[in-house]
Amino acid sequence: GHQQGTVVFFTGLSGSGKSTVARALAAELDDEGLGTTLLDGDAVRHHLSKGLGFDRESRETNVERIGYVASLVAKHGGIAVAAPIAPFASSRAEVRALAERAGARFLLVHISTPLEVCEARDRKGLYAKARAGAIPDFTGISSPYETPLDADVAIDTSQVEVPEAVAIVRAHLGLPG
Ligand code: GGZ
Repeated sequence: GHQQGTVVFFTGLSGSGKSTVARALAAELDDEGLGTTLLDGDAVRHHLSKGLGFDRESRETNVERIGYVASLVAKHGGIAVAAPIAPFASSRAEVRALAERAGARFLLVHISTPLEVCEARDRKGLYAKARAGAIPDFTGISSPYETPLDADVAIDTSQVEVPEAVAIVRAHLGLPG
């Protein structure tokens, strides 16, 4: 067969920096010839999960779809990098189980940047809108984020710059920096 596949699954709040770290990691790994598939949050919501909202059931469906595709990628020796908010522990556990059933290695990376920091950054103005009641079910404001108790690594991007965050994940994958 081929090399063992890997699923690197980022979870964290909106504005935590998870997409930035995930993109940088995926680009590096792909440049190194390690066939890497990025399941980018925006692209997933636009294609795979088009039409889904942000109620609990929709989020569970979204995250399970990502996990399924990631497990298919990893089943054939690839590296899948995904970065949804994935606020529910049960969905994250399901993704881990799917990956492991596919014979893949699974790494859960919690981008643990505090809510206060994400909200202060408010890069897209979504927190302000959520506080004003204009976005219902907004994670951290009016919808829960269940902090992972089973993360393989936690990285706070208010303490660690992007290149160092990438290096930390690489080290957990056993890849030289
Ligand atoms: C959270 C929302 C919401 C609500 C729109 N709650 O910072 P962003 O904009 O670019 O990333 C967020 C993204 C979250 O989608 P995910 O597919 O990652 O979520 S989940 O894993 O829970 O399914 C945010 C935007 O969508 N967004 N409405 N109500 N984030």
